[in-house]
Amino acid sequence: MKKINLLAIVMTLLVSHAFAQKNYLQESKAEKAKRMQWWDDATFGMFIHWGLYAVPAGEYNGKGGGAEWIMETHKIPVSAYEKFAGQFNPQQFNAKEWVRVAKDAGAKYIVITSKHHDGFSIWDSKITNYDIMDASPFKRDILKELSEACKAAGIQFGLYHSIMDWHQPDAKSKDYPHQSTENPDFAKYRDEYLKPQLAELIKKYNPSILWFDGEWIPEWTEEQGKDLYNYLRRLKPSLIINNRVGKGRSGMQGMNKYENAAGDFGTPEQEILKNASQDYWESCMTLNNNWGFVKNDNNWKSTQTLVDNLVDITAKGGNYLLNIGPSAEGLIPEPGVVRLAEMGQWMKINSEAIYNTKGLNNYKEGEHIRFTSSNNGKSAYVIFNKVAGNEIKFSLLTPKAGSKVYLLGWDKPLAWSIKDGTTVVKLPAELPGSFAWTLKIQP
Ligand code: FHN
Repeated sequence: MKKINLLAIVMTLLVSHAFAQKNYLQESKAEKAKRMQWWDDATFGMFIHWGLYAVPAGEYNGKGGGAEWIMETHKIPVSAYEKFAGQFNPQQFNAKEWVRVAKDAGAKYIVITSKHHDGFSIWDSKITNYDIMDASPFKRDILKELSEACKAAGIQFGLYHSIMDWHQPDAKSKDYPHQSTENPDFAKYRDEYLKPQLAELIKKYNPSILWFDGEWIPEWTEEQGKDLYNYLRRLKPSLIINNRVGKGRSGMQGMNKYENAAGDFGTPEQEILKNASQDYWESCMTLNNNWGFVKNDNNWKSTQTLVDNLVDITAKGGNYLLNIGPSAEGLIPEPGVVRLAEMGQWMKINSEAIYNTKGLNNYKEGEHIRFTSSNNGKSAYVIFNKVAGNEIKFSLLTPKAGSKVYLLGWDKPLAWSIKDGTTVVKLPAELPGSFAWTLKIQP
């Protein structure tokens, strides 16, 4: 018996050592595809920017501007900004309600700011007292409540984490001199604060996604990003990490500007790729003009625009990460709730053309038709947001001879014909739902 136990212990140690040293940057395309599959199929996520900046809500000393950047925009000294922690007491925060809003909208994952650039931790961190438990009157672990609500609802839980940190003395960047401290030791911040907090987040809340940001500071390098990527994947091999873990992204266009950049997907911000891409990518966008809550920002995108964005992004092979900025009371602004509910009504009818689909190089025809395909290629979807008369015409895809053409949300097959290479489909007089409609064809 003793020999077997000894052998088992040695084998376990060897395997765990192998995992601990594995270079995940050399992962095969097939291994990456397997790990990314759920994310690729999910297509639609909800972004949440929430922290101390919800307290000033876009105004400081009577002047507007800033949202989650208010500390930098108004050059607020750390000691003054810290006072917002004592005012952050979101008694109306209800994690289950936030997750319901996300799930009812059709979102399959949530990414929330564990720590934004201001350095405030909205979880019970043992690494700092500048967190929700020690520095605020709220004293509830927001990430614990939200991660548990996500798990109960079958929604994947992700975290946005800023590399840049305007609160930690050693994190100070020469690009933000007003927060500067004498001789900051960035490596010390990285190794004794940033990485331990990330390890703590993985251990406590088991996120499926880590969404980095604030990587543009000169103190951060691609080499540190690659090292951090491996460090995190060794802690949780299935973790999905964006390309802002390193320095690969090309500005707001978000895709990698060089080969083998660290990170699993590109991150266009407030924009959609101009064309389809076979690379993994996700467009993050706001519902109004700001990421963090701004009390006077009533410039809400229409639900038509939100649905059009989701369809266009899906047809080009990407994911859509749509942001809400909850108030200091812990409430999602009502105009956002309304729009997300309307997106959910649309998804109830049309999600078959969104989830578990792949983009097509010929992803569009004109301005009002987009195409997606089921992963197995057996079905194609023609999504249109404008109808002239009671028919829809397209030529870039052709239904198989003798096959049936269906309208999602309508139970009877539709009459269709081909004239001079153009498919013409007769539509019901009353189309189901609003914003856009989907034909399901066998290509
Ligand atoms: O500076 C941040 C900004 O506050 C926000 O978090 C967006 C959304 O990801 N990213 C950065 C701006 O590019």
